[in-house]
Formats: sequence, structure tokens, C-alpha cells
Amino acid sequence: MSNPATDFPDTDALVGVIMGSKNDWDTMKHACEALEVLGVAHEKYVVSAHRTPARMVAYAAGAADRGLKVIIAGAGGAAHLPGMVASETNLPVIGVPVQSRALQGLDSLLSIVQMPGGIPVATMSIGTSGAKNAGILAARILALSDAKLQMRLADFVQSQTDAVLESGDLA
Ligand code: RP5
Repeated sequence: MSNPATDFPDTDALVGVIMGSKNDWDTMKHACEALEVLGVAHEKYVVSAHRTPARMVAYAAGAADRGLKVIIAGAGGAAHLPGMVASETNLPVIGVPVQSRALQGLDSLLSIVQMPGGIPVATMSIGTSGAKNAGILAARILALSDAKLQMRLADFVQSQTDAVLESGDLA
């Protein structure tokens, strides 16, 4: 019998975006928005290392078989999710430190970035910029074997450059 807590449906997604709490969505939506802009199929789930550990192991261990190529994991505070996920899969894992209330995300950053040798997590900056960059980095990884995505990334970078130049210089 299937268990909705630990069984994940078939998917066409290439990137899995997971977060430790629904409260992380305000940050993690920036990863999904970047993937949307770049036309990268993705899925999103709340998966907590501490509150739903069995679900976390099931997601990470099954990710490659479900066709995912990259996992973006965001968490705040004692942010063990990215590292634990990286220990249960050989897919590249990108960690996003969510800004915490008590310590403004420094706790999240240090929890994610200080991985022991052998289990890498590509750690982004704290908060929304980190989440956005996580989406873009995932796209860059996928673009290594996707020429069309490479072109969309080049257009994206060019449009950023154009926007800065068009906004004019200081008076
Ligand atoms: C972490 O604890 C989550 O990633 C979240 O950032 C933090 C607080 O979670 P809530 O208490 O807001 O659900 O697991």
C-alpha cells in the first residue's frame, strides 16, 4: 500500500526543490521562479530533516530513480536538510540557508556550509539571493548537456546586463 508521506509520484521534473518548512517558501519560491524563467522542469515539496526524517530519506534515496538530476534544499536554523539529503543521494545538492529569526541565517549558513569531507553541498548565500542563485546554478549544471538551456541562460544573463545599462548612470 502506498504511503503519501514517503512515496513521491512519478515526475518529469529535473530539479527537486525541497524545504524544511512551509515557512521557507517565501525564500525558496525564488529558486522556483528562476527555474521557471529558464524553462527548467521542477517540483517542490516540504521535507523536514527533523520533523519528517523518514520522508527525507525516501525523497533523497529515490530522487535519482525518479529522474531528478539536481536537488535544491533550503532550511533555516539547525539546517541539516541539505547535508542529510546529500548523504542519501549522489545527485548534486545545492543548499540554501534560509534567514532565521533568532540569528538572521548565520546559523543556517554555518549548518549547511561546514560539511565533512566526502559529502558535498554547494552552499548559496543566505536568503532570497541564495535561493535565486540556487535555481540558476541548477540550470547551469543541466545546461552542460542541454544546448537549448545554455542559450536560454545566455539570454538571461544578457537581459540582466541590458537592464543595468538601460537603467542609466548616476546623475
Ligand atoms: C527548519 O526550521 C525549517 O527549514 C525552518 O526554516 C525552521 C523553522 O521552521 P518552522 O518552525 O517555521 O516551521 O526546519
